[in-house]
Amino acid sequence: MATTHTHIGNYEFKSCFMNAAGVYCYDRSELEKVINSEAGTFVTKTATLNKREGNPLPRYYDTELGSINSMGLPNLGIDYYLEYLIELQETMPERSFFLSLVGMSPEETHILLKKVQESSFKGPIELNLSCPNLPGKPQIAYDFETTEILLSEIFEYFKKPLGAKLPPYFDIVHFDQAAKIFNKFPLFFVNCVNSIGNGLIIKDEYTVIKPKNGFGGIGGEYIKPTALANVHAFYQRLNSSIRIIGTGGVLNGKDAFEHILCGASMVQVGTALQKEGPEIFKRLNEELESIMNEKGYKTIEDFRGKLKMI
Ligand code: ERO
Repeated sequence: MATTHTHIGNYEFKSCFMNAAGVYCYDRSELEKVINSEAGTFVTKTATLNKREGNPLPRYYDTELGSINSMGLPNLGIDYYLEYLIELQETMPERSFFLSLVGMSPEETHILLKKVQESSFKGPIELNLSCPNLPGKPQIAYDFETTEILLSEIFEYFKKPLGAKLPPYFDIVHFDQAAKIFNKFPLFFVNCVNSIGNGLIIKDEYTVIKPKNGFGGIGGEYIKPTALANVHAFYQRLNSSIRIIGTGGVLNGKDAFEHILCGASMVQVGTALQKEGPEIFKRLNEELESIMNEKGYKTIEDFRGKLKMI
């Protein structure tokens, strides 16, 4: 019988599925629902130093093929998530959970990471280099110079397992340039991809979300081909010690199978989780296991990264 069990470094997960940051992860009550589902782990909402209300409502909208959001980083502040994660380390020592964070400036990012470094938190950390929805602030990882400077400053003091959440790239030269930078650092993983930034969805002549004149991050079915291309491009280019989390357009077991074929060790679910709720993880595990059983694969390592070229 196939299993969707996976690992990233020494962290073991009973399933390769988890939420994508931003969905079912704002507070303890949402995170508990993911813990009690068939997901392998969770990641928190990206935390900033202080609590944030985020952008004006409406700021999230579902469509037939996906979603658009311009949440604007609403979160309860780093101390809230760190405290909960440290509590879970005591109550569920056999499990590991991810903390997502980013500062509103490089200085704030350093304050956050130093806080994490000095804390007793032992889990993996996802640095969000790709928020598309902060008015006036570009997505960090689209600026290669800033990204390289930030990572070199961080790794001077940060010794815990740190990964980066990346925006989608759309050009082969950008895959090459980004991978060259990430390979210079002891990154624990990269997560491909965040939402496709600054899309526009229209209904009855109106924008569907209020912030930024209707512009927002696109998720769901629309983005699977872009997500798969990013997972595979980085799988081919990154040092093998840098694991890949695949995110984007995962609605069923086949979508997850494809992410893993492209090189993902773990698969995150955003829009489909928002639409269906945490019960989705049971269905996703069953669908992926059934594909693996049909093909004779016992573990995800049997086919991870083994995309065939015609
Ligand atoms: O607006 C947000 O809070 C947000 N939405 C996304 O699609 N991706 C993000 O990374 C993000 C905020 C960090």
